[in-house]
Amino acid sequence: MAFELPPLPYAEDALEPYMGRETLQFHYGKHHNTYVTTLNSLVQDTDMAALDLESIVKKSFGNPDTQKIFNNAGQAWNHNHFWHWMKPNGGGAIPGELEKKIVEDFGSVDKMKDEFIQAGVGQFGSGWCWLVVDGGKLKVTKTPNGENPLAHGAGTAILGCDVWEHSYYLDYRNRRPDYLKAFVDNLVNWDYVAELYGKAS
Ligand code: MN3
Repeated sequence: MAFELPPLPYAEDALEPYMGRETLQFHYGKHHNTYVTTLNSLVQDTDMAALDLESIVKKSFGNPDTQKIFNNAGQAWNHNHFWHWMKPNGGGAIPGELEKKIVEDFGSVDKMKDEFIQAGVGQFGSGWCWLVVDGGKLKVTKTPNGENPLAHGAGTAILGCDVWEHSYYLDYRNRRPDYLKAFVDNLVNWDYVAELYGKAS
């Protein structure tokens, strides 16, 4: 069964001024769509065609023969979540249980946010930074290109931020730290993060 581009959970201009309409038009409408359509054409008539997306991500990772499939499956999975990790008027209060766990594992919410931003700033070139639940603890990690914690078997991602240039260059030019700060302060949908935390723990 072919994969489909999931609907964007808000209008293309809903994240302004922190993420502009043109960014969403290209990032969702072009980049994400291309990952999905390319993945479909690559797995067609292979033994992966019957698998769900998570299974393809895990099965295709780390094998040069399936690198192209992985790149597109990883990015399809990452972006399926990415749009839900943001919302209009995001940021703000973190639901109680999750906030408690953040303070327990990082010392404070601000320390977690700083670590998350530094992971994104420190990712050389394209990639993602993550907040994961791993072995009962919250951790911040980063991965290059289309890789993710699912592929690495390194915990369950409950928040991720795309630090490919296509995610911020129209709005922030080369200022990746400003983009990451706006992401954590004004875009994150903490209710969705808390929902994933609940499922993961
Ligand atoms: Mn992207």
